[in-house]
Amino acid sequence: MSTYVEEIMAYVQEKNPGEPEFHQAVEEVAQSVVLVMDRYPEYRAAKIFERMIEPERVILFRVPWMDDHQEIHINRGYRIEMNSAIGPYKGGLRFHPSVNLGILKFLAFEQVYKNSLTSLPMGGGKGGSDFDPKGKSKNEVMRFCQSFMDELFRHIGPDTDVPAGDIGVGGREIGFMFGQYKRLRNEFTGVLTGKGLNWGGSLIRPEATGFGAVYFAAEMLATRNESLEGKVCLVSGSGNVAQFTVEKILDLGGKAVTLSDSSGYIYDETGIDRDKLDYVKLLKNAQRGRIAEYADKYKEAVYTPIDPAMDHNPLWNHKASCAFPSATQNEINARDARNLLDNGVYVVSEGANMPTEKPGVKLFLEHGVLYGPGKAANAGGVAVSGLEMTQNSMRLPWTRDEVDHRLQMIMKNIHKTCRDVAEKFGTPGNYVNGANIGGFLKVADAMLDQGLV
Ligand code: NDP
Ligand code: 2IT
Repeated sequence: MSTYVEEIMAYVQEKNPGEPEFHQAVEEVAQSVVLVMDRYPEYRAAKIFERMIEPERVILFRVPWMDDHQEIHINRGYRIEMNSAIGPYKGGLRFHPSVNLGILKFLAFEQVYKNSLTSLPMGGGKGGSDFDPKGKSKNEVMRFCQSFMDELFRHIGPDTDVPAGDIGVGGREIGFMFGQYKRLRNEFTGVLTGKGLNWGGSLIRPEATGFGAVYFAAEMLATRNESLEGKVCLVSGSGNVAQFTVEKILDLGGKAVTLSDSSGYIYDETGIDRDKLDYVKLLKNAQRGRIAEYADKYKEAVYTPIDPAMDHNPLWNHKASCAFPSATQNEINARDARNLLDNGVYVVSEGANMPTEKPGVKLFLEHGVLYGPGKAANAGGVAVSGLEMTQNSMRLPWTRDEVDHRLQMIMKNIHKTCRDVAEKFGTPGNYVNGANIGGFLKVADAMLDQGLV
């Protein structure tokens, strides 16, 4: 590790104890950005990176709510406003019991570079709560969302900070939060993205992250004159990103054979076809069921429970060409990465944020895997959020084809930026350096222009 990265990491660890995911995200970017510092010392002199790793603002608040049995619960709410150099803070809200300050800081930090890569004017932020929507009634979720917005509303706005969905936050939750924001402010604005279609949402926003991750994989394959046609794909997760990843894999002639949730995964050697995917959407989005039920319905599929204490995730141990991790952070460790390589996987496009642990990334890079890191490969979601903001400002919606076309162009551009930048900094084909440096430069230049803020 270079002295610069060592110094940065010592500082980050001392200043942010007990936040391993944040350290991990910072170290990965620092290792790329050091290549820039060596060539352009002005960034170092202005302590641009040191400023980037300190959030502009952290908001932490109490979220009290009452369940259906009149019992009171208290959760913790957060919004990390990381960087506003190139636009209003923008990024999702995550509702999951594992949520803590360090996880949201890693996500907000990644978001800054990702949003910059989209070429749209969006800064970076992230928020959420340790609230667990699983097993809660619709009314309980609504009361929680209203209480969450009772505090968050004073910190956000269409030109200030524009939240959206992430794990545990989809169209339903965005609706409840939007309703409460509108009531508190008496304003109908594009303060959240991922809204319903008839109240300001954009076509293709639900599809965008998954579609984008597959478009990115297709771009990477095209560099070797290949396509997704006939390729077997491993997909993890079964939520928003995973569902539309499978849909686009089908559109492009590939075959997805796995899906998972936090309890286990299904392996369907015959492929998840459109009827089965429709069933998964119904099961997960309406019935809020478990992926195990897929194997009850389709006997050709095998369900395997996943024990988080295991030293590997068996989902990554099947013959395939492509992998689309689309569940959560650190879901691919070194052993999983090794299993993927041994099973013939040579394309990894990350729908999730930071799903691969550091030694796994190292293995992918050493073995010449076409490896698209999350901040590039899953940027389609926030990109279409940006397009939703544009449509809200114009008060004019675009057609499905228009938005999808723009999404494809944005993913193509991100891919090109990653390749060009990686090449320019002496690491051709390294999409990690390409994404980190490509995202960094635009934000860093804006920060230089705006003085010491
Ligand atoms: P959803 O809540 O719709 O789905 C999440 C899926 O991942 C579920 O199947 C869930 O299973 C599983 N999962 C969540 N946490 C864990 C865990 N700790 N261990 C194992 N499985 C887990 O979320 P999304 O699909 O929106 O998000 C998935 C990933 O994509 C996240 O990393 C998110 O940050 C990232 N992302 C999302 C974007 C978006 O637009 N939504 C944009 C860019 C990235 P279970 O139901 O059992 O919890
Ligand atoms: O991680 C992400 O990029 C998201 N959860 C989407 C953020 C957004 O503002 O659409």
